[in-house]
Amino acid sequence: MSDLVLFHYPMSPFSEKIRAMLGYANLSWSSVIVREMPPRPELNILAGGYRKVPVAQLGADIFCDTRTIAAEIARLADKPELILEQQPEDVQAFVEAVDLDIFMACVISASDGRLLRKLIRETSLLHALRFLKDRISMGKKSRVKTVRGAEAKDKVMAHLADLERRLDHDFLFGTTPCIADFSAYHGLWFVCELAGKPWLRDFPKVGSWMARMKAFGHGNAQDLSADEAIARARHAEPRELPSGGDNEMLGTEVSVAPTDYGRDPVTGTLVHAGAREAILARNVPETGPLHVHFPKQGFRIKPA
Ligand SMILES: N[C@@H](CCC(=O)N[C@@H](CS)C(=O)NCC(=O)O)C(=O)O
Repeated sequence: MSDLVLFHYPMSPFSEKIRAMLGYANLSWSSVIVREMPPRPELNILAGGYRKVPVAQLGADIFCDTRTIAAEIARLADKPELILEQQPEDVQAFVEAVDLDIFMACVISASDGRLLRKLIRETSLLHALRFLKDRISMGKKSRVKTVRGAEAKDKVMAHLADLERRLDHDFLFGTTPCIADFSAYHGLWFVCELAGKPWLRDFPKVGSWMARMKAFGHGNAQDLSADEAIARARHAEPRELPSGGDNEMLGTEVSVAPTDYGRDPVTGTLVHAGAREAILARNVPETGPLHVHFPKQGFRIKPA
């Protein structure tokens, strides 16, 4: 069993991206289910108020954003194809587009009354209304320009046509999967699996590729309570820092926040700023010292 703990919730597409990678990597992992919206006290303790999900944990090291989590899965399972920065530029550009613009278009175009009724059935009317209020407020504070309604659906259909053209092999960039497959999968998982849209009808190669991605499964997950995860952090030391990297703010108190949406900052001491990631040291009463990892791209570091 790997020591990887994933904090996630079932209907989160970015969590599905990681669950599918864990299936592909054939890893055993521990699963902590968190709420679909704040407050998330366990993540406040471990990730210092980082707003987004999923988050992963290995002992006293906490990983924010699917890019840093993917790099850890790559390391644990010897799957370098899951490390974004090791991919050619065209793959990196594809991932950037599908993880933001296309993902937003998928969520906006597929979120309708039917999906809301499903959420009400699976939770409660009050929960669904709170969820909507939370996402509207998050949208208002977002820095991402999004398309609406019919335009969003047009964007998704154009994306499906693009994937259909690309799929000469079993996977998007060749005969074996890489991080791009998982990034393209999770938005369409939301559209087809969660919202039940029949939009793959005219795209048979995309349909077969989705089936291949789904067949990876989720690896072997064991439930873990948030308290047990916090205890694991308390009984561990942060691992040795990577070598290299430089930043004039090293050793000082900084805040780190995503630049797109869910821009709640995390504060701590900047202990590493490399080409790929930044690491903050935080010390909280519940766990003692923690290292919180963020990808460099898409995050802003400022003096606290
Ligand atoms: N760039 C982030 C995006 C993560 C993301 O947007 N996650 C969604 C859930 S799928 C989220 O956090 N939504 C707000 C929330 O759950 O509070 C990543 O790669 O992890």
